[in-house]
Order: sequence, then structure tokens, then C-alpha cells
Amino acid sequence: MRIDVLTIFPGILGEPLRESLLGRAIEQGVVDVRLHDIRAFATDRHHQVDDEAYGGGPGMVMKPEPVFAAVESLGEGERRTILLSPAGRRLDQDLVRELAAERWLVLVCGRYEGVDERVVKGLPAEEVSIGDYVLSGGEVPALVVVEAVTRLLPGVIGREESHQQDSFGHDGLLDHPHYTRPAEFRGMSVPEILLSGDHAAIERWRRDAALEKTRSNRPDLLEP
Ligand code: JAH
Repeated sequence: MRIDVLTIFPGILGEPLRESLLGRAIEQGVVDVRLHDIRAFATDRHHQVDDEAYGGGPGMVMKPEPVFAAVESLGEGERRTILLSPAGRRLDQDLVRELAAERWLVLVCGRYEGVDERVVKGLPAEEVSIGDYVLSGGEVPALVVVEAVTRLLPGVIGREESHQQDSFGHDGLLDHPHYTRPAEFRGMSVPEILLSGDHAAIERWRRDAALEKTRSNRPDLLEP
């Protein structure tokens, strides 16, 4: 899969993309992530990428021309273009799976008070939000999309870890609690059953514990 990320701060993404599972996936060529500096596509003397808002008010707006020029520099092809935006469709594991099935994604990161609406209308771009909170730009959300999508690509996660996806993915529950050594830590014991070696009983305990955690932390996930 190819993912192009358009941003005025490519440095925010550079290092995280080189680390850990994501770094390995890129190195192995499972995913081809390309960073592009939107400012390099501004044609004026000062490479200006923002301007005042029509209608007035504080804060600047990201200009459309450099964004369009950056997207058009990528060439043509079947792809999904996404603008990370607090006004977007909420990212969840269903959308992540949908995106992971694509061949090519283009992620546009806004800054300032927001991006000129003609980017949404004209590119066109789908708006995607990673949650209802305010950030300073779309770079961290873009990294979230890249990581969530890359984990699902064939060959990125081995058998051991693939179990983990079921926790959120298929039964729609939170994961069960996890324990490792020591069996007692600061007066807190690991549930006996997990030390019993009775795999059927452990499986039942994990189901119940997942359901209980979901009831407690995310009752909304259990609603019909
Ligand atoms: C902030 C452009 N869903 C989280 C999110 C995504 C994008 C932005 N904020 C929050 C954002 C400023 C400018 C995008």
C-alpha cells in the first residue's frame, strides 16, 4: 500500500515512522509512506500557506492552492484522499479496515484554524476525525491513521499478535485484562485461574472479564 502525507511539518512524522512496527513495515516495503512539504508547493515569494479568513475573525486559514498543487504533483490513480479534521467521520476499527483494503491513500494535514473548504469540495477529500478534541493540526491524526492501517496489512503482525485484533475488532468488546510475572505484586495477585493451566476455564474467564471491562469502561459498546 502507498500512503502520501501532505503537511507543512513533515518533521512531526519522520521519526515516529522509523520506529517499531511501523518502521519495520516501511523497511520491508509492506507500506510505502511518502512525506511531502506543502510549503514547497507555494509559488509566492514567501511560500505563504495561510491567509486571513474571509468574513473576518481571529486565526488564519490554510490556502487551497499549495494543497491542490501538492496533491496534483502525486500524479493520477485510484486513491482515497483524506483530510484529517475535527469535523470528519469518526475513525473506528471498521473505517481502519476499510482504508486498509485500499491500494493508495493520500492524507492531508491542516494547520491554523482550518483548511479552505474548497479542499474538501474540490480535490475532493473525505474528512476523518480521530476523536472529539482539539489539536493544533492533522499531523498526529495522520500518524494514527498510518499506524492503525499498517497493522492490518498482510505480513506486518505475526500470529502471536494477531489475536489482539479480535479483542476490539470482531466481537466489539474491549480486551480482557492482561497479567505477567510476578504472580504477586505490591499485594495484588494475578487471578488464580490464569495460573491453573485449564485453558477452557481461562478462555471463559477472559470472555467474562472482557464483558465486565466493557460494561464498566465503555457501556456504549454494548448498546444495540
Ligand atoms: C486542528 C487542522 N480529530 C482530531 C483532530 C484532527 C485535526 C485537527 N484537530 C483535531 C486540526 C487544527 C487544524 C486540523
